This record gives sequence, C-alpha cells and structure tokens, in this order.
Amino acid sequence: MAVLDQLTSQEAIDLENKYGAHNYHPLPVVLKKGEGVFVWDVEGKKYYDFLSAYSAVNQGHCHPKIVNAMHEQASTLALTSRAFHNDMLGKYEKFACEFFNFDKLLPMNTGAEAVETALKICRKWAYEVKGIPENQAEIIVCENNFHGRTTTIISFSNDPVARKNFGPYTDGFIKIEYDNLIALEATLEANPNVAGFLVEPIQGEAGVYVPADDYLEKAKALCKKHNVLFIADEVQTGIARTGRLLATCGNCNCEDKNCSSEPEVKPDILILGKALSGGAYPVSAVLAMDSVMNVIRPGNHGSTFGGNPVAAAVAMAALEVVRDEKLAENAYKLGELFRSELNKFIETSSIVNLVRGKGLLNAIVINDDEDSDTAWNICLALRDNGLLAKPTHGNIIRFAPPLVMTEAQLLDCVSIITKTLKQFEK
Ligand code: IF1
Repeated sequence: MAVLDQLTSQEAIDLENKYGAHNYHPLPVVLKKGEGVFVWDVEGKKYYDFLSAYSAVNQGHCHPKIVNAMHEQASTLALTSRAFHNDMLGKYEKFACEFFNFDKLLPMNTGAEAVETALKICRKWAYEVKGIPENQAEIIVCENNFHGRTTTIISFSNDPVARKNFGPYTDGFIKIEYDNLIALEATLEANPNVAGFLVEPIQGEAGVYVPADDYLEKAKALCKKHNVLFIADEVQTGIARTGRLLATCGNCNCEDKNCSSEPEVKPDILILGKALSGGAYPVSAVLAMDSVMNVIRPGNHGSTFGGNPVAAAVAMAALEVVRDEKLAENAYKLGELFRSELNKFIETSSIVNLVRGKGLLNAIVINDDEDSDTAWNICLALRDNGLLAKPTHGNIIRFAPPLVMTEAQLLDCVSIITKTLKQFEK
C-alpha cells in the first residue's frame, strides 16, 4: 500500500494497532480534515469537535492566520537551535511578556516540559534566593493533579495508571487536597523548606473541578506570606479557555471594558502550552518576573526546539487571534449559555447529575458508577450524532469546543448533546 493511498477508518485503526504503541484508547473515529469548529473523518462525515485536542485548538482547526504564519516562517527559517540568535525569538518574547504582563519568558515545546522547567526554576530560586538548604526544597502539589507524563511529574501523581511501575520516583513534593486552604496553610506552617505551590486553576483531567471563587487569591496570599512561589499551570485553562485570558485572572472576563490584563492572582511562575500555538505546533512557555527568572543562567536549561522561529511566529499569530477575535469574551458568553441550557435539561434528567465548568471548559457527571461504560457509550452515540467528545475519568464527560464557536453552533451542539443523552435516560 503506498503511504498516500486513502485508508478506510478501519485500515487506519488497524495500522495504529499493529505499528503504534498502545498508549491511548481513542474513540473509534479517524479524522482527516479540520476547519474551525468542525472535523471530518476519512469517510467524509462531519463532526463538531467538542474536545479541541484537550484545549489546544482554542482558535479553531487550521486557523488561516496561524497556518499562514507557520507556512511563511517554515519556508524562511525553521530551526537555528539556541546556539545562535534568530530574528523571531526576541520579538515573540517581548510580545508574550507584554501580553501577559511578565518580565521574561523561557520558551519550551510541550506542556510537561514547561512544568518541568517551572519546577527547576522554583528549586533554583529556593536555594539561591530564599536560602533553603541545597537538595531540601519541597514543592506542594494537589491531589488528583495532572501536569504531564514525565517521570518527575508522575512521581507526584496519584493516578495509579499514570504512575505504577515507573519508579523510582522523584522526591521533594508534598501532596495536599485541592481547594483546601486550611491544608495549604498548615503545610506551609509545618514545612520551612517549601519553595513553591504548583496548582491548576481548574483541575481538568480530574474532571473539571472548579475551586471556590476565593481559592486562588487566598492561596497566592498564603504563598506570599510564607515566601513561597505560586506556580499556575495554565496549560489547559489558559489562553481564553475559561472566559478570561488566564484563569488566574480574577475579573478580566473581557466583557468588562476596563479590565486590565494584569491578572488579579498574578502567578510568580506562569506555565502555558497547548493553545499558545492554536494547536498548530508544539509551543509552551514559562513566564516570570526578573526576580525569579534571573536565577537561570547559560547552561542551566534548554531544548533543541525551544524558542525556534516557527514556534515564535505561530505563537504570536495564535495570541493575536485570541485578542482580535475576542475569544475570551466569546468563551465567557457561550459558557454561560452552555451551562444554562444543560441545567434546564438536567432538571428533568435521570442520566446527568450536574454540569460544571468555567467559560468553555465544562464537564457533565453521568448518573452511573465511575467504572461503568455509560460515559463511553454516550460518547460513541455523540459521535454517531455528529459531535466528538471523550470521557475524562469514568463517569465524567468533558466538553471543550474551540472558542471560535458561534451561538447558533453552540445551540446546535446543545441539541445534539441533549438528544443523545435522552437515548440513555433510565
Ligand atoms: C495526555 C487533559 C490530561 C495539562 C496540564 C500540563 C499538561 C497537560 C494542566 C502537559 C496535558 C493533556 C495531555 C494528554 C491528555 C490531556 C489532559 F487534561 F488536557 F485532558 F491528560 F489531563 N498541564 N494535558 O492538561 O502538557 O505535555 O501534554 O503538552 O497526556 O493524555 P503536554
């Protein structure tokens, strides 16, 4: 079979099963084309994408501005490595630092790499600025976190499937309950060697858990009181997904014309990824003020592709799309509409317990056991009805469409979702 021969869905799946590591269990659908909020499978069937590649395609599939920026730069200069300067990196770093109000940016590629980078910066700051004895820095993390798949990151995961048989594990992490300020304060008081607190503003993979309204602000205040770095992992919640430019931003839902881009809960270290590139290219970043970022000196950290010209061009285009198309405002408005419509359905539903989320990062909890396959079967039925979504854990289905969706499209999706759920009413 010539590689460019058109495969049927089953042929494509069979190839993956035979030649690919089995590290995923995808929904049985084989996609060939994407445009805006839509994707098409190899047989030409059209779907609404309600996952957005786990919130990486916030700007919509194949956004022309982003694709053009990628194509133009890739045709001019793709990769120099950081052994030399290039004419795009400084421009991008300035653009992004001003966009998010930070002094400096360290460019990486994947979210996990950016999380690892943040952990290294935090530890180095602890030894060289805070004065914690070397190799004794502790970083507080939350139960049911998801920050990536590297050995250090899964060392502080409590998901057995992600963690088991990958030991020995990295030391230096203390786990506390998410959305529990008493636990955070007690841990800070009891451990003088705490360097940082790493937290997701909303726990995505855990099932879109939105913390109390004052959690992030008070957690940041506790960190400040104890001279501990507040590290926000906005890989999934950032870039307008939750109805604000950043989920750590308290009140700039962009509908308020007077909002500054100064996040109300400004992290000491901000971690971005996924939609930083609009899903076109692996781009992640760590941002901080000079007092933190300047602990990094030549030779401390790096990456072959980190900060490459294509990543720089793509990220600037992707952020301009967020700004110019007012995606945070749209996510805020459509998120309110989505949860309002689903709550109307839930009033008389026996199959859905609740809907929760912020902006266009939402999830429904199915009224069945965690280990039942109901959520999976609902996603298969959604696929048959022209909408793609996937369960996170067990009985929770995440709904995260591209932020470029129109109100009419959202209402169309709501009717597909409710029509499908009705098939499973008990
Ligand atoms: C998978 C979901 C999981 C992330 C946060 C860092 C990373 C992620 C908050 C790492 C990545 C992806 C990874 C993907 C499934 C998806 C995911 F929540 F988004 F759905 F797993 F939790 N911080 N999330 O969400 O970024 O290295 O992947 O670029 O690994 O199965 P990455």
